[in-house]
Amino acid sequence: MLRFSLTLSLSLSVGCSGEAPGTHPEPEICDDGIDNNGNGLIDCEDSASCGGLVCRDNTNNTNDTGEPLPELEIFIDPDDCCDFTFSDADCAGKPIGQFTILNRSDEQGTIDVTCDVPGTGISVLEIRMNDNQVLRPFLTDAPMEPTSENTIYLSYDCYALQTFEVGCSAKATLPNDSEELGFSVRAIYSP
Ligand SMILES: [Ca+2]
Repeated sequence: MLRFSLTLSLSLSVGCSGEAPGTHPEPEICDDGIDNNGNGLIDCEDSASCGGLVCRDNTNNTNDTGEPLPELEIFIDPDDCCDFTFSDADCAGKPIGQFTILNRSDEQGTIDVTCDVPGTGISVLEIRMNDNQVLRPFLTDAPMEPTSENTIYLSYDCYALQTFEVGCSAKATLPNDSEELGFSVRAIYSP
């Protein structure tokens, strides 16, 4: 009985992969602000262990606080969206920009995008998401996959042959979190 106990404890202490006795490397968790595996690199600094969306900062935030990136992020590059000039000839389906919604969580969510004329409910845009070619006046409860990068494409639908500005809203929703961003579309009519 004594011999059996000694043999068992010896085999346990040697462990599994030839690591020195007493060390048990933890896998790096990429969003907890802790150096889990003890290699001196925290979260996304440890590029051998962490990458992908959880480490991708689309805000171009130069203020490195070490805080985990948010679960949800709506990123509109002003160079990509949403001011445009149009004429009679090109207003139908004219591409006017795009933006990105990141879901870094492992949960399914939804996306809503509206761009309607205040007080009317009339959409001024046509919207499509990712590879879906169907144009819609609104996105309502569009599925947002876990750990996904979603591109929202906007085009103009000839709502009016005049210069105008309209406020839009993009919202991403998870079971326990949401992020909403307002943005403006400025259309300049140039016949
Ligand atoms: Ca960590």
